[in-house]
Amino acid sequence: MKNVLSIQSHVVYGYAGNKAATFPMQLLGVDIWALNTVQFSNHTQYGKWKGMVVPKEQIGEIVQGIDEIEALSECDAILSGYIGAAEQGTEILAAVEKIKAKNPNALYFCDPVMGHPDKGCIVAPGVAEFLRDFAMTKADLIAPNLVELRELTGLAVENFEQALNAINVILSKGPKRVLVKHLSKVGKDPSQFEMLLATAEGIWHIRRPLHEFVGRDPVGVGDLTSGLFLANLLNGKSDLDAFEHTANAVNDVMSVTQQSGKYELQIIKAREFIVKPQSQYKAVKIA
Ligand code: PXL
Repeated sequence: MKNVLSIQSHVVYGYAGNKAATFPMQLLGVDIWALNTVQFSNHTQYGKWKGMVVPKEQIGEIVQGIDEIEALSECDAILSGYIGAAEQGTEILAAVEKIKAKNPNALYFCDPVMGHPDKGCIVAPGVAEFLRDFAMTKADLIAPNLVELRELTGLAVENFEQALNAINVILSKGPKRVLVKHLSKVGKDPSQFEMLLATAEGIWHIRRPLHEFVGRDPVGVGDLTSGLFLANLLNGKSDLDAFEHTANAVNDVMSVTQQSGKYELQIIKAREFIVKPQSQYKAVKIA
């Protein structure tokens, strides 16, 4: 059994952060040590929420507690996502160092969740800079969307070629794998939802249907994507199989959510498809 320390948000109502990633990863047989960066009533794209950011000290203390029962060496990966305050970043990277000292094979998967004013995803000041200046260089894997690709590289990514260029810039800074969890406007076909996976072996591109939602799109799709991709890798799948399973499982969750007429991701309802997706989209090697 593989164990992942997953440092993300907790929402009581609905799905984002750890709520979107934990159960799907458990469904794939990976155990999750969920460490919450915030405890909010709901995700921030409702525009209002209640609850609190976890004091930064708690992150270090919890990791120390696990160290004191001599369990840190059992940790196979650290997954970081939504960060509640920039100061939490230092604690997260300290946790990564501590775990890697106990288990040199442990992976750090950074999902660089950044503010997205257009979408209403709100992150605290300094978080984007922390991710760009510190987390990216320490990450073994990083999973930006289009906005995050631009922020991490400082490049104007306006088309597919520029996205490939930005990925190569990130690969030169440390991460060994880059998963572009949503290409958005720089994809090849506006009617499709497209992702890229870049490794030392090359770059794969996958497309699946873009589900249209009335009014607003579900939140947590990226968190679900990162979690599933990491769980698949820990299960020993090849990069290609992990990428395809992830795209297909997420596509099935989106179909079930859309058919249910819901805004929140229908992760529980779609549980069987997460284990065994019905969709069979294939990735294509493009470089
Ligand atoms: O999906 C990213 C995310 C995670 N956690 C919280 C969020 C969001 C996006 O809005 O609000 C709390």
